[in-house]
Amino acid sequence: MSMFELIPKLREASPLIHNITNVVVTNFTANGLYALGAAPVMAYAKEEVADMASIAGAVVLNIGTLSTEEVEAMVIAGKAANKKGVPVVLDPVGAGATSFRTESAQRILQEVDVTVIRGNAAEVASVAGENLVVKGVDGGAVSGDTQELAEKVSELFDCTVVITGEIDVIANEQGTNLVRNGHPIQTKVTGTGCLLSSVVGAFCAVEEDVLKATTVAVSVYGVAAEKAAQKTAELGPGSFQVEFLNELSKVSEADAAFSKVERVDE
Ligand code: ATP
Ligand code: TZP
Ligand code: MG
Ligand code: MG
Repeated sequence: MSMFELIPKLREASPLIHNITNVVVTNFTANGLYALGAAPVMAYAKEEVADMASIAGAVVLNIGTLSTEEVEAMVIAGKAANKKGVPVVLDPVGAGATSFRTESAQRILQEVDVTVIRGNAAEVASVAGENLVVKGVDGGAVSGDTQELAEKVSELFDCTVVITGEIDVIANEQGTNLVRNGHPIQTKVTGTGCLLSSVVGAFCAVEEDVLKATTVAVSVYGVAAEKAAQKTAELGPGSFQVEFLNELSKVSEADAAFSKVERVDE
């Protein structure tokens, strides 16, 4: 039995994923979660986010088009999730680009017990701020530095950290995994990172081992992207985006054959 056994488990449970996300990727995120077999909901009002988070399988907080009100709603949702033991994923979109983004991500991390941080290397380094000295940040190919960054940020915030790029790094106190799935065309379609953060939430909703849930999420997602890229090689990013949703709906346990996961901490 491979780790991809979590795919039928997810489809069977069809967990409700409460997303507070950005206006760019809202529709793509909902469709991607549906395609995979989860049940998405977007709910933003301060008056309702605690109720919604409490009944969700996971809560995903994405600061892509944040406002002060929305960040407050994220904190309320995150705290409600914490009370019920519901996993919380933070996607610190654009952290480091403006101080409002960096400070908002840091505020969420201070007030909410975040289960997984998922971002690119620059975003993850920014949320750690001055608390962290790393030798450098390379969002392209995984360097020793990116692995070190993931491990240090995981320790700093006592959570699981996923840094994506050509090679994805997943680190928590249990260990560190590298995932070599995915395709460069993913960088040409907006929302591929944001949807991944929500997919991470969906797998965390059905698997308590966060390192396993997160690693499977990243690998399954990358395998679906590879298949979609192959099918639309002559076409382009528009066709890739549509085919990627199709492949997320078709990905199965048998696709474990295409999974490229390496454990690097032992
Ligand atoms: P960024 O803003 O830096 O693009 P993001 O939030 O969009 O960040 P990515 O790092 O692009 O997130 O990751 C989204 C998905 O795309 C992940 O599944 C990752 O593995 C994949 N990916 C990104 N770059 C590449 C690449 N060069 N080759 C293969 N897969 C990639
Ligand atoms: N601007 C603000 S949020 C956003 C853009 C373009 C979407 C970012 O999506 P992703 O998944 O990080 O590429
Ligand atoms: Mg990207
Ligand atoms: Mg992103």
